[in-house]
Amino acid sequence: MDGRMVPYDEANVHVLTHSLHYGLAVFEGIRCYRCGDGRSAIFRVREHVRRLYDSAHIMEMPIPFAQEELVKVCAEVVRINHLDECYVRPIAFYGEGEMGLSARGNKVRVAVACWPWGAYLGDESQKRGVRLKTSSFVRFHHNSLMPSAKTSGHYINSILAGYEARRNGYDEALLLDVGGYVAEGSGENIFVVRDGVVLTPPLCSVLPGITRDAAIRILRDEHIPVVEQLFARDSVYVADEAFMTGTAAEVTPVRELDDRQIGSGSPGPITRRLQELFSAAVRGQNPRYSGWLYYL
Ligand code: PPE
Repeated sequence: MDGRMVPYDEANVHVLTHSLHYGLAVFEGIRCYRCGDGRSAIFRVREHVRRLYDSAHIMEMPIPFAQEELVKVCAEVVRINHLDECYVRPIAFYGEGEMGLSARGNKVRVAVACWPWGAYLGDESQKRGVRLKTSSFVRFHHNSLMPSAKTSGHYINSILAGYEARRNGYDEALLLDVGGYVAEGSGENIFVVRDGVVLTPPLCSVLPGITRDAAIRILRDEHIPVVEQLFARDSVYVADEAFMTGTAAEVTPVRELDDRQIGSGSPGPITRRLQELFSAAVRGQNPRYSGWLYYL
């Protein structure tokens, strides 16, 4: 925290922490995996740290550390906690001092935490697939808030959508953009497959997911065409397969949207192949993707 290791019980902030009041903080979610050879590696940590700095730049927040320093800190936090598999959470936020929307002088504080985190959408989600519901909450327009920044306040939109979906018995929400096109899940990017072609919404109303990027790369390496284009909810209804990607969710098959079964109703061949290849990549079992791993 702010450049030094702090025990859990002392990693506290004041109630007048500016970001707590106004939601202006930027953060990341990164996974560390135990690899086949027993070592642990953080998946694409440099890309995550770069996105953190991109988010901060978009939000005009100067982070008082170098990117490479923060990369090393992520690894150090995992090491010091003796975790071989975990989730890593860097966050940059405005500390206490002045209040009010116009305050600009507050110190930018930076913390990195980690904890063990299992399957994001439930234990069976990766095997069976999840059930989605189109949300009544719309993904915010990029002239209101900027979805490419991973900003704390943005997640209010996701949280409300997630509450609604789960309260009604679904596993996750699917948010549409202001134009009514499919955008993303509350914490995942989405893909559909039809006739061997994979579609995913373009980067505009969605977070530029690092797992999304990994999935595109892996699929193209398998000579499976991936097209970034807008599509509406009915393209999901009639898809042969659908899946979501995210650091927390990894590659999670989607088996239903709005009570319509997708394809056979169980994870399809392209989804299962991607799951296998992704799982091998993050665990250092495919040399092609070794550049994605930062060994502890
Ligand atoms: N869209 C959103 C809105 C999102 O929050 C995430 C990550 C993604 C797409 C996928 O991005 P990436 O992780 O870079 O592939 N969501 C985080 C949510 C975790 C949480 O609940 O907190 C994550 O997966 O870490």
